[in-house]
Amino acid sequence: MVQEDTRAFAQTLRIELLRGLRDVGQGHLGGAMSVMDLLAVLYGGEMKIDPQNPGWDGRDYFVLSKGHAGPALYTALAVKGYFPLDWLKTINSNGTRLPSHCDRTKTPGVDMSAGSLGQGFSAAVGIAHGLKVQGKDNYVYTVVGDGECNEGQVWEAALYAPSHRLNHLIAFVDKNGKQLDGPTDDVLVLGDLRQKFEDFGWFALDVDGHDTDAIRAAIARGKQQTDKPTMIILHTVKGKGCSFVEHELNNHHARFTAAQADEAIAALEKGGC
Ligand SMILES: Cc1ncc(C[n+]2csc(CCOP(=O)(O)OP(=O)(O)O)c2C)c(N)n1
Repeated sequence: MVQEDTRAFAQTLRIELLRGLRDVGQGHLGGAMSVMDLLAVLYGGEMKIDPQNPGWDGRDYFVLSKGHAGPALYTALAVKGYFPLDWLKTINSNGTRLPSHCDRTKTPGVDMSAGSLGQGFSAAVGIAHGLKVQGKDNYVYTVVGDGECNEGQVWEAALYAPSHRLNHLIAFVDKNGKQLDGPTDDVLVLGDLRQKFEDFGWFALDVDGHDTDAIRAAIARGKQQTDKPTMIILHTVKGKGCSFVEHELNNHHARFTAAQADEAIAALEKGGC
């Protein structure tokens, strides 16, 4: 997909998520919207996938470790045809196959359950190691939140992956600067994440997380690594592109009216972001 198409795809994902949640009236929209451009790159052509056969052995794997952003992933999966778009209207409702946090036993295309922060990243590292031991060349992609980086488990996995030279692991930190209860640095100071991961033995780089070309170029550089995993620090805006979320101070979880959703959809349809 060329840059223009990927941008349009990201807008489509934002719009379809809002259409899905319009009548639900709530959700973790902040952290969902901040990873949409990344998902547009991954599901817009970067990953090897087969929506008709989610368990295909040759696929690349994706683990959304910040599992509360599940609705963003569900939107990408629905738009790609893993399941009908209408399912998005059931997000987090009784009996749904799309719970607010990712559950691999419920949703076609979800490779790993997540929600207890820190665990998904470890699982992604484990999947990448398992594939490497079997001599397979699938890539494993995973996203952790910057707030999630407060978890000790993240740093155990960060030590493990370079130790085992997991060069087919491409990870991202969604560095939107906020977590559940405020700015990340008010909770624990993270410092220079790129430097930290580099010190742990990763190939690491900083990228504008809303520039789809830059994300793709960073992934290409990661794929050139022959003996280390890649960590791409995505500089993002929490709630990006969603008018009633992006500009709110506390925007981890949003409650909203159908009229607000319609207004945000209209702005996105006009090309606003
Ligand atoms: C082990 C664990 N501790 C606490 C929580 C509660 N919790 C849910 S989301 C969240 C903040 C996550 O922030 P971040 O990773 O930056 O996500 P984003 O801002 O991108 O949505 C917290 C603390 C949790 N899900 N798991």
